Amino acid sequence: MDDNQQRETAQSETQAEAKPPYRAGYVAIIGRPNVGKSTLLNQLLRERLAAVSPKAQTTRHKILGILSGPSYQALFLDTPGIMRQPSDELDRRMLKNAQEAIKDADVVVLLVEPRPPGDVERSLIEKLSSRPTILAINKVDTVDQAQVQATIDQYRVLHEFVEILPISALYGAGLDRLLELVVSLLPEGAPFYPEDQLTDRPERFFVSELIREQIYHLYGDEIPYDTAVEIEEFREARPEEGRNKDFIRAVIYVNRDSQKRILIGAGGRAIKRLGEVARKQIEGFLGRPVYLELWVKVRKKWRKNPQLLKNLGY
Ligand SMILES: Nc1nc2c(ncn2[C@@H]2O[C@H](COP(=O)(O)OP(=O)(O)OP(=O)(O)O)[C@@H](O)[C@H]2O)c(=O)[nH]1
Ligand SMILES: [Mg+2]
Repeated sequence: MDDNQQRETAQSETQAEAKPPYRAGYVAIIGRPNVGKSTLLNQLLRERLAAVSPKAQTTRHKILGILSGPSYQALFLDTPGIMRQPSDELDRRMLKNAQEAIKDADVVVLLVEPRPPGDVERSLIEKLSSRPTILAINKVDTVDQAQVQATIDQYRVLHEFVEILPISALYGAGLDRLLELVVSLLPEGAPFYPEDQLTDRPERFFVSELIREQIYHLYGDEIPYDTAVEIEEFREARPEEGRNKDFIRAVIYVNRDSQKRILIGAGGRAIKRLGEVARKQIEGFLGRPVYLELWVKVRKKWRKNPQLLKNLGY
C-alpha cells in the first residue's frame, strides 16, 4: 500500500467514524406543578401540543411529543406536576402518570424554578436512581444571575446531574444546548415512530385539551380543577353533503350546579366567549374550520369516581 492509498483508507475510516450513530429513546420532563414543563415540550417541538396555563396542575396526562432529527428521535414525555399530597382519585392518577414516565425514561429532565430545592424536588431526586438526569433551571428570565448561581450551588450538592442548565422555556433560551445534551444521552437504536409523526394521541384528545386550556385561562377559583372535557362527537367536513366545516360537540363536566351556572354565565355570555376562543385555537391546531358546540353537565364528585375518570380518559 503506498502513501496515498494509506491516506485514503485513513480518511474513509474517519468519515465512517464521524457519522453519528442513530439514537432514540424516551425523555421524561418532570417537576412540580407550574414550573414550565408543558411550555418546554411545546418549544422543543415547535408546536402547541400540551396545554399551558398560569395555574398549577394544568397537565393531567402523559403527553408524548416526538422530535425527529437527522440522527435521532427523542420521545419527550410531558407529565403532570408532582404534588406532595394527592387529595383525590384524579390526583392519584396524575401522580401515577408522572411516575410511569420516570420509569420509562432513558433520560430525565428535572425542571425546577430558580429557587431553593423543596420537598418535591428532593423526593424526585431520590427516585431517579441511575437514570442520566439533566437539571434544567427554568424561568431564569425572571431572576438575576446571582440567584441562578445560588440555585445551581444548592442543587449541585444534592445529586450528580449530567449537567445543570439555566434555561428559559418561554423565550427559548438554552434549549439548543439542552437538546444537544439530551440526544447525546439517548441509547443507540432505531426510531420508534415514523419521522413525520408528532405524537401518539388522536386529534380529538388535543381538541379536548384545547378547550380545557381555555377554561384554565378564562375562569378563576376552583372551576378549572373541577372541570373535565369529553368530545362526544367529531365529524369531519363533507363538502359534497353541504357540510363545509368539521362538527365537534364537546361536553364539559363540572362538580356542582353552581359551577355550571358560572361556566355558562349571565345570558350565556361566558360559555359563548369560551366557545369562540376555543374554536379559534382548535382551528389553528387542525388547520381547518370547525363548528364547535359546547354543553355543560354536572357530574357530582367526578374527580373521585373511578368509572367516570376512566370514561374521561384518566
Ligand atoms: N417567565 C417565564 N415564565 C414561564 C417560563 N416557562 C413557563 N412559564 C410560565 O409558567 C406558567 C406554567 O407553565 P406550564 O408550562 O403550564 O407549567 P407546567 O409545569 O406544565 O405546569 P403543570 O402542568 O401544572 O404541572 C405559564 O404561565 C408559563 O407561561 C419561562 O421560561 N419564563
Ligand atoms: Mg403542564
